[in-house]
Amino acid sequence: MINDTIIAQDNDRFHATLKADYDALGEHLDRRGIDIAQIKAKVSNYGVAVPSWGVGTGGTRFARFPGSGEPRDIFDKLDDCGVIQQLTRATPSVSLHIPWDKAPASDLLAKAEEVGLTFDAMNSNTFQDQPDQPHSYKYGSLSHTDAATRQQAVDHNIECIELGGQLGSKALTIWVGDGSNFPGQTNFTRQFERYLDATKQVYNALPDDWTLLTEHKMYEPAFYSTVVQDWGTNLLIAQQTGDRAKCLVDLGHHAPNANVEMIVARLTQFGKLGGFHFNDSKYGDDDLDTGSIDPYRLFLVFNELVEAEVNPDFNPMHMLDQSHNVTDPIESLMVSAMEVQRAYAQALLVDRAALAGFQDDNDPLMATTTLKHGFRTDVEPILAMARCEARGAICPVTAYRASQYRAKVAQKRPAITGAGGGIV
Ligand SMILES: [Mn+2]
Repeated sequence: MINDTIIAQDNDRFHATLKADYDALGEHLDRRGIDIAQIKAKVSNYGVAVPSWGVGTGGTRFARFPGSGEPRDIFDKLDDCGVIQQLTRATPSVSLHIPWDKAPASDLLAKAEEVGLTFDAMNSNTFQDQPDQPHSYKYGSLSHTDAATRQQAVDHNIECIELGGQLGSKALTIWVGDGSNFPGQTNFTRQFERYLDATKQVYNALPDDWTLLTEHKMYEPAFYSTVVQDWGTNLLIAQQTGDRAKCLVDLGHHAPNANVEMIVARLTQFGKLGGFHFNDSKYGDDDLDTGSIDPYRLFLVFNELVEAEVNPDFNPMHMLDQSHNVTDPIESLMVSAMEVQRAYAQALLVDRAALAGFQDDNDPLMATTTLKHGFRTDVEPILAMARCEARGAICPVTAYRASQYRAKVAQKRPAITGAGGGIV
């Protein structure tokens, strides 16, 4: 963790200007009939989970270029996640990936408590073979033609639920790479029937207060067809499986130009939006930093989420899911968490009564201008003040660099060479 004195010293450099900017924004919002303190309170209570796999350098299918001081195991990863939370106060939980993060529950709980974190959704892995497993996932997992392979995948998911239960997690996320690379390779219907049957077995092992999240992805690693390829199939899975089965939307897992915010609205309308993986993309499932390419789309997604907040039962899980190839992963995750918070704050500023009026009056220009007014507002002083009041850093990146955390951990974490990466 980072010494609080370093954070305080860094904050001292920014505090006077932050107060001036916050007060000025407060006056501006007051003229719009918005109480800045209420927005700040909502931002303070907002959290997005960090993926344990995000704190190591990712990679592409071509290469991986490790940085110095990379985490060696889940305990190093939890240290890094603790730093992200310490500085941003926006990432109170971690999403684990099994078996990558497998460890005794008591050790994981002790470490999480030490660094001030809790555990978010568990993630299973049946898209690669583990050294000791008897059956290969080369031709699929939950949808494999072989019953013993499907059972192995089901058992692995149940193992994830059991570990998560000891950690206080309340959800399991399933993403499978199952699909095909050649027309004719699989029978679409029989393959999906096998998937549904296996997924129901996993669902039946869920504790009563858990949610099953299934994640769709259009293609990759299968390039001709994918079993859970889009939100339509994902919705069918959730409807067929049970009340506590819901859809997870990864922002990068759609066809180019897909209207993701509309998918969010549809799933929300029918109570099947379970969670998010936030990231950004330009061409495909690029796993770029959230808000780095299209912050307006992120805002439009949050506009739908804020619209749905009036329903007290609406509580989807929010996670980052990114791969960092050219930046320090801690810096990318901090900036991304703040981008998610920013989109949330901007969406809170939208005058919803006015927007509804323009919609009903068929005034498209004023409707879209009203919506964009929220997006155009610089809410940085709200985010920074919320961090500062929670003993985080006004500017997490400068505080992090001042701490020399990476150089310090590099002294005890040996350099990693080679090693496969990959985007999930
Ligand atoms: Mn994802």
